[in-house]
Amino acid sequence: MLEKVYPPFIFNEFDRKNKFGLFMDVEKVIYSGVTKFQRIDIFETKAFGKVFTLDGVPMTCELDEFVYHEMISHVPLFLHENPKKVLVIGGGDGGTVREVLKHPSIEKVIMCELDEEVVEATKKYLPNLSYELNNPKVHLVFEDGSKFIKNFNNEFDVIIIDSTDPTEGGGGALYTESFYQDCFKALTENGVFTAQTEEPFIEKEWMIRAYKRISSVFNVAKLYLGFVPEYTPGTWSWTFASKNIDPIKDFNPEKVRNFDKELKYYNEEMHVASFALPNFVKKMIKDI
Ligand code: AAT
Repeated sequence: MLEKVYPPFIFNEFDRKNKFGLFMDVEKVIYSGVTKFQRIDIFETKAFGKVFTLDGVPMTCELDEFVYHEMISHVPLFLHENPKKVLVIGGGDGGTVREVLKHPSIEKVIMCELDEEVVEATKKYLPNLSYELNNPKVHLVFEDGSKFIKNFNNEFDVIIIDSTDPTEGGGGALYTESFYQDCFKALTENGVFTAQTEEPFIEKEWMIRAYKRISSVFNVAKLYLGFVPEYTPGTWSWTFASKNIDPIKDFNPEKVRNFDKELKYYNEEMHVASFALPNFVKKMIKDI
């Protein structure tokens, strides 16, 4: 008798261009659906826990979601003296909003997500990430963030771009220089900005391009790194930017030390360490 070795199927994110990939047994499909914009899948795996993908690309998972969401949120939030009004673009799973709301000074968070069905699915099937999306301080807007941002001038203390990966050509609406200019305009004078900016090992051109565009718009732009095993090849980058706030000189570690909410990755040492770049990354962005 043949021993049943394989589970019903194996999820794979195979990068055909670079000929490598990530794969995992799908132990149970929790949800699959096709929206006006994309295909959503949420499934259970052994190593990564629940995994959420869009068009077959991992967006987040239980294993390491805290790394990405803490690093995209607390780095800018702790650099603002008194953040009250925050704009999150993308971020439909709610992980970023959950982290933002750990800061007691926050009065209002607008989350502008393209696809309402992502929020419906994550509210139902990823409650550990999405539970703050029902908080009365949170205002959900379902629109393309690159259009929505144009409505604001000198409005937000913090802007966070928690977006899907750039695609071909210019890289999608949330990676253009004119979008970053609109973010600059929508920020207050002491406002701070962070965007996810891809990775330095395989598709490094996207990271360089995003960093270059952000630094051509903002007075201060600094890349920082963290470990996210689910995002191949495992190292991830974000770019912090502002009109005048420096992420190291203006950082007050005392504020983090006195923070009374649970954080699993971010602390005052990781804040500083994540801005220390390896030589090969420094070289990549040197002439920008
Ligand atoms: N919190 C980690 C998850 C994400 S999902 C990014 C979200 O951005 C998706 O829900 C997608 O629907 C939304 N999105 C895409 N384009 C736009 C847009 N133009 N305006 C508003 N929202 C948008 C990030 C995953 C990072 C993956 C890294 N490999």
